[in-house]
Amino acid sequence: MASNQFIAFALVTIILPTLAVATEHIVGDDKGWTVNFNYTAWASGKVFQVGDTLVFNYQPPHNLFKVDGDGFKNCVPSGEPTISGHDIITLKSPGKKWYICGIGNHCSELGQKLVINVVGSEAPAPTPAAPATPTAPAPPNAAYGLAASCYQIFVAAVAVVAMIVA
Ligand SMILES: *[C@@H]1O[C@H](CO)[C@@H](O)[C@H](O)[C@H]1NC(C)=O
Ligand SMILES: [Cu+2]
Repeated sequence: MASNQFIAFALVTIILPTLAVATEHIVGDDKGWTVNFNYTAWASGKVFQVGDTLVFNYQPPHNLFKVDGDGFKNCVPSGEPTISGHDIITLKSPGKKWYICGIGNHCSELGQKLVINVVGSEAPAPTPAAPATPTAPAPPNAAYGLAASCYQIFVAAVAVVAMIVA
């Protein structure tokens, strides 16, 4: 029945864009988190948005400290490092984020340091797309995104029930 197909089409066009918002960034790509790699060059041209994730892949003895701007500039670790070797970091707020390796001269001389600028997802609004292409302006912030997701899941549930009943 045509109206059911329309509902299914509407669900796909509403829900898929929401699920597709987050991007996973593999830091250093296949080189991972290591020495003698230019993370400034790696990060340039990439867009980091709230809700995206960074994945740091590395072997011991490397580790990962999230630091502030001074810690980055002077290569001074603070707080506790993550050491899993496959650290997945969700970017929760806009602004600059700084990461260094705390081992020896890895940060100070061997380039194992990363700074990124996270943008709120309202910044670069994609051009409005035709319904057939599942791209849509991202929600203005994470809280809105969550609310929107809940709303869309609710709408989907109602529509599925409607289809079963019909
Ligand atoms: C890393 O890359 C950036 C941007 O491409 C460049 O400006 C910088 O000089 C490079 N750093 C090193 C240590 O090569
Ligand atoms: Cu290191």
